[in-house]
Amino acid sequence: MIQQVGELDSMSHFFSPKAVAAAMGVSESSLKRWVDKGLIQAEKTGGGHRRLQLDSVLQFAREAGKPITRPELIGLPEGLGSTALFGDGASTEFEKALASGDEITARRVVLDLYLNNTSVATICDTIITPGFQKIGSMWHCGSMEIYEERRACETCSRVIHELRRAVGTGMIGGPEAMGGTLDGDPYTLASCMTELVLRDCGWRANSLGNMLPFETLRRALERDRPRLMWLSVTSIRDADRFIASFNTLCETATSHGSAIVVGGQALTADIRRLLRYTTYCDNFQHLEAFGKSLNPRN
Ligand code: B12
Repeated sequence: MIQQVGELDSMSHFFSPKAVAAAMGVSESSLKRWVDKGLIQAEKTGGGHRRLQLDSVLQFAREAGKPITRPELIGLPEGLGSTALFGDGASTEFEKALASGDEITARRVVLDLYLNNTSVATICDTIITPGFQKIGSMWHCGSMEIYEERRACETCSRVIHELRRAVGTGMIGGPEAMGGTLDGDPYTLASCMTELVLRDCGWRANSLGNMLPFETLRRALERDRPRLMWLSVTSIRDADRFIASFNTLCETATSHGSAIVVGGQALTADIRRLLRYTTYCDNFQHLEAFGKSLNPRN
């Protein structure tokens, strides 16, 4: 499918058919045929040359099972394809990379899984979250320094950024979602992952960041009217105030037709009993199922 410049997000990354063909180890004419069949999205430059979107190329490679043999030609890390994808290989490698701040390995493991057609939700639940559980317990029992834990968070943020480049900005015309963490909650990773999981299911999802006052989220619902707002809750300062403000926010969402989706370690069964929301998810695979059910075009 060939689109005009301007319809595509300016943050997407574009490559020539020649570079993509070389990266995939196929002829340029095969590649152009796939573009003409609409299997890979492209735009045309003023001079009439095709430019291919990285996320669309990777989506095609994922679904068609085509390996990227020269990843460096399209700005991806070298060494892709060398992760042991079965058994505990990938999670052990990722966990060690997080603990030592080895960003190159962490990126490679996650991108290999993604290109092997593992959903973003599954990568987050089975590789990234367990990696942080391990980091948390090492920190708790004193076998990890604070700087090492913070380095793991920074490393992971950069890996998520890389994955975002691969996933793209979501389906054109897909439903809108936004969300983040609430006032007093400094945790960033789960909300960034929520954004990616929803984008992977075709949603136009945007993370609003962390420490958001309830009042500003209420305004976001009124002004932007997203189909879905997510809230990731890892830390609650004052439970009574939290519950009251949360339920007011949910009333606003209901009156504007927005779903409220929540998850996070602080939402214990006792707290959840007192909250109103559309759905609670224990993990990202639950979110993926919910997100797909509300976006059946996927
Ligand atoms: C990284 C981290 C931090 C970082 C966060 C930095 C950042 N940029 O995000 C910082 C340094 C801020 C931090 C601070 C603290 N931390 Co801390 N932290 C962690 C750690 C290691 C990882 C958390 C994380 O992001 N995990 C990755 C996410 C994806 O996993 P998750 O939250 O479990 O999410 C899963 C589900 O809950 C769900 N989910 C979550 N959100 C959402 C949202 C939606 C919409 C959906 C669908 C699903 C979903 O999906 C995931 C499943 O795959 C955990 C260890 C652990 N076991 O979690 C400790 C941990 C949470 N921290 C802990 C503590 C004690 C603290 C501090 C009090 C330390 C201190 N003395 O200062 C402070 C408190 C800060 C505060 N104001 O609340 C304890 C909490 C114990 C408790 N239950 O009370 C833990 C468990 C460590 C431990 N073993 O003791 N921490």
